[in-house]
Amino acid sequence: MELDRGRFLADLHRLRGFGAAGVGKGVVRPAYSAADIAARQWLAGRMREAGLEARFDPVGNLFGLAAGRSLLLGSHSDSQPQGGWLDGALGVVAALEVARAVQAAGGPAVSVVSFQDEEGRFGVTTGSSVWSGDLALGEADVLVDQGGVSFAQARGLMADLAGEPVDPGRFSGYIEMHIEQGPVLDGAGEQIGVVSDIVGIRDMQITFHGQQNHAGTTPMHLRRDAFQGLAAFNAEINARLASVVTDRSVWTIGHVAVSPNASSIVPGRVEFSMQWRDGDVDRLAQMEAIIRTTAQEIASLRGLRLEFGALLGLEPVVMDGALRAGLEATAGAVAPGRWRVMPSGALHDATNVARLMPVAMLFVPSINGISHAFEEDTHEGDLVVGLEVLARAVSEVR
Ligand code: HGY
Ligand code: MN
Ligand code: MN
Repeated sequence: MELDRGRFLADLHRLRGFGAAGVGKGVVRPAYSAADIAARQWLAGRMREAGLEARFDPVGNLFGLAAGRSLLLGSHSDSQPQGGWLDGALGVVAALEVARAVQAAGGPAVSVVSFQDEEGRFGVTTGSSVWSGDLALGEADVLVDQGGVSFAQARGLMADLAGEPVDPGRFSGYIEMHIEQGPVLDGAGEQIGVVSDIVGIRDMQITFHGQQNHAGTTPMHLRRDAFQGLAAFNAEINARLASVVTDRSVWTIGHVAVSPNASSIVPGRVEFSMQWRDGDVDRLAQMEAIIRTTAQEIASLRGLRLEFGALLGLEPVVMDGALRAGLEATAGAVAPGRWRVMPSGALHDATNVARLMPVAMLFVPSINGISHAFEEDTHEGDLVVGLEVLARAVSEVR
């Protein structure tokens, strides 16, 4: 099969044009934004040009369907509120290039997908969670983003594009190519990571309610300051988690909303996201227990009322042995001595698709290990090597 490397790289740059922002090659293309919907319509056109049937499902997942039974390749094309040009986009555009090349070569059949809201504006990998049956549409519809917009309202913006759901039974397996988003391959000077497993995740909103009051007249010992509750929680949680975590466990307070967020008001309410990830379900549960207990102790010590939001999560997933072996064989042929088997600390749509069919993943390096930031990038040569491994693996595992 003949890959067109120039066409592949040009399409990646064109996709970045939808929502291009910030320094370097940054992108702002959150799920269901105008830039995201325009990018999906452009991708649908590219799919049609490749001889695929372009179909949006009811939540805005975009499929480029080959006739008959096929292998599914892809990722997502929405971005974080501040993201890079390759997170998700690489897997979608690489899939498109492989689909074009196999069409010209007369097979094997390859379909393409760009899942919607992988980056979790509304939940965690929302589009593929719904497609895989893990999240009912009715449950998804009532999820709200940080601005109070519901998933039902957001997907309504794509209602005129939406077609029938896509039957997963038409696909024999799923391969997702992605940037590593971490420092391992770049640090080792390697070009390909074949993924062994994807970590599990838990995500929960926590709120401390205190007493909003005057910042000049309220004595320190009488304050019930919600922000001080968060500060104490954050100072305490690292030490407490140390008893159960490993060097692969991670936890993040990434979103904080202080209310009313004014210099002269003792904060009455702080709402924050608490997210933690690990490859072991028992450890995820131990971390949850410590997080809940720590928050409870701090709330009662400081006279705050505590509220836990719904616990969202995905379980750790192991990649399919046969598909993974195909990727290992091609990685060894295309990048001899410059590839490794490694776990994924980032989440991917592959976690959800694994409920439906065999899945595997491959990584290319991220320069300086940076992602979920405008500075995210990968050397062109590594992008092309990844494309070659993906294309050869498709022939290998057919
Ligand atoms: O957060 C993640 O791991 C993914 O990029 N959504
Ligand atoms: Mn991604
Ligand atoms: Mn991401």
